[in-house]
Amino acid sequence: MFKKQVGMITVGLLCLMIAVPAMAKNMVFRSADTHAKDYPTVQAVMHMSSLLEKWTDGRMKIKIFPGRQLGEEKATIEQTIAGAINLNRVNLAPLNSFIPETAIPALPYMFRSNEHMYKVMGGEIGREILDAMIPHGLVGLAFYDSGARSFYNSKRAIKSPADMKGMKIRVQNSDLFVATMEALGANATPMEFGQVYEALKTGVIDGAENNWPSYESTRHFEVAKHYSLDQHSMSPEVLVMSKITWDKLSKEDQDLIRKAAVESVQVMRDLWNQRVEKSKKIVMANGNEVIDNVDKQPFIDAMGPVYERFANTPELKDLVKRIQAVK
Ligand code: GTR
Repeated sequence: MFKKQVGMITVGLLCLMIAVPAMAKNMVFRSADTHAKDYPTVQAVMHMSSLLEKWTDGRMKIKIFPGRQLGEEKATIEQTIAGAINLNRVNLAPLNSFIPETAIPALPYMFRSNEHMYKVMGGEIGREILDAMIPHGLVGLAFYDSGARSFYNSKRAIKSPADMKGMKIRVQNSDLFVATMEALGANATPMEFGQVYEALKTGVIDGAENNWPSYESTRHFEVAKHYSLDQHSMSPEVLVMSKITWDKLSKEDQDLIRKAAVESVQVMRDLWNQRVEKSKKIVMANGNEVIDNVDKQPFIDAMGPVYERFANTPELKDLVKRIQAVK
């Protein structure tokens, strides 16, 4: 009789523990970002944290480590997969090598416009790409803006691929970006973001490529004064959660996190648009040469081999076609 009662109490306690796995304790998610605190991506995740705090009476919040405090992007991605970092805001490019679906939106000239990109990444195709991260240990929560990436360098104005011949151009850790530079006749140098300023300054590289806010926030514009708006990639930013962290959460908490991430997207977009304008002003005031009438056609024409190499399965080819078909 006594034994039976103890047994029932034990079972009861176990059920209670299983029913309320995460609800009871406070959760502070560690979140990484390569950018400084005032950058739109960091601000958007801060907004997400305030939403979570409000909705859960402080039970869930995010502690953000901006400015590479937790390491360069590649290392933080590894730590996120391992569960040591809970949340991470990165670009799609460093995911390209191990999640093939992420290479498709990063392909050169994949999108016709911002509107095209918003529609694709905010819709069913975007959802599929976020879900494709799950088997690799990451839960994709939302895409953030990253505008268009363009070339800048310390040597000369780039107006056509011929001007890039032999130039040493820094790229992210992505085979896709290496292949893109090679297709344009440049020498690709993969390098972490935090090393680019010094490398430009000392002439280890001739140039790099990025959007307006990154060109400005990193002060690369001070050491690479020719900025050619060829807009070769619109590879978006993505906010991911470690699958290890995700699996420990209740369904209700997972839903709140998804909801907060989605709500942070519009905040990010407004901050992004403001930052683009601010960055343009700062760069122009510095007297940089901005080439905004680049004829994109020769750049587009050179991309055939890149598409062939990275859209290399029937599914990925189909993904390219479906993106192109979005009106
Ligand atoms: C920025 C992006 C960063 C990082 C960086 C880079 O535009 O926001 O996440 O990918 O580019 O070039 O390394």
